[in-house]
Amino acid sequence: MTLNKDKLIDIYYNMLRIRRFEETVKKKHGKQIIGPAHLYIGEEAVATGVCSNLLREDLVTSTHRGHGHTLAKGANLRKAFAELYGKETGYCKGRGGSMHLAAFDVGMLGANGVVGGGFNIATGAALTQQILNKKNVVVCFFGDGASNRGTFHEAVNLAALWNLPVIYVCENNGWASTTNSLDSTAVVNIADRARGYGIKGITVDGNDVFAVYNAAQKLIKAARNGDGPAILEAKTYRIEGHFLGDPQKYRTASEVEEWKLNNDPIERFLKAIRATGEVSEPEIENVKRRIEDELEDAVQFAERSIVPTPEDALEDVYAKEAAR
Ligand SMILES: Cc1ncc(C[n+]2csc(CCOP(=O)(O)OP(=O)(O)O)c2C)c(N)n1
Repeated sequence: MTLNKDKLIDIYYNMLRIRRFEETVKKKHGKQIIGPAHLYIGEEAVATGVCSNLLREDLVTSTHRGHGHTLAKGANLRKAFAELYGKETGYCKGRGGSMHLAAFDVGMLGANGVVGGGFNIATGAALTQQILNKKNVVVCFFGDGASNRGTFHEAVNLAALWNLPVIYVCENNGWASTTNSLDSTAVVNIADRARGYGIKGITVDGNDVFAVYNAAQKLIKAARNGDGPAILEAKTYRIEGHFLGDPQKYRTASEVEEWKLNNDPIERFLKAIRATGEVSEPEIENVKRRIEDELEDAVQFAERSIVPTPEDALEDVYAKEAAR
């Protein structure tokens, strides 16, 4: 399937925007940004390839590694940075930080500190769409480690039984924290587990944004048309440590280097579009410049925003009773 030039530029913009956002987070972490942060560098083709097929009204649930999902769904960079800075102008008024980033205005229902915490939220959201007769689709991003939790099996079973419009997207990056997936997971392809629930399962190269885009398009279209849930597994790799500050004793530097040098999803995308000449060099440079401008503006916005007061911590804990 061929994509038109605007779509190619859009895909490049989204992947690079995530990468540059996170490189900036890495630079600021421990200074202006505090609290745990799990980077998505190396996995950008997954969120981008999937979310490029979604409408604004569609919904996604995320993981502890949520920056990529949030930005690919179209989140505002200013509000995202301000959230990580713990500022009042952030998406969650600075109360969530990296691991609880949510952007309801673009249908991002939240990152989650609980591994596997998104399965039932996504499945419930899909049930809501069905009950309300809406055409929206829900995407549930999760890791290979999370696929071994009971919540995965409970959620997929019900979604299959009720024919819900939800796509479970497994980001199989080969590691769950310090554990290699071969030491914890009984199947090589997690999408094969779809067969146990009578639904479709597809495994793709998650560092090939075209492969992710095409598979996601097929499954999302089917779910929107009432054909029910599916599992899409994207094989990818986490270039950074599990969290910022991870000593990474469980893997070799050469393993990381190999992925970085030969399988970077953004470099692979650039190589592909340069080979066909579909996007010109000035157009590529223009995307880079746009992102740098957007980043600079967002960082400045976060830096000059105010910090919530200790009393503010009690705000928004309970829903306020609507005026009668
Ligand atoms: C219920 C639960 N168990 C354990 C943890 C600790 N923990 C945080 S991230 C992680 C690994 C998750 O691996 P995976 O689902 O593959 O996602 P990845 O980090 O590779 O993106 C673990 C075990 C947790 N946060 N929640």
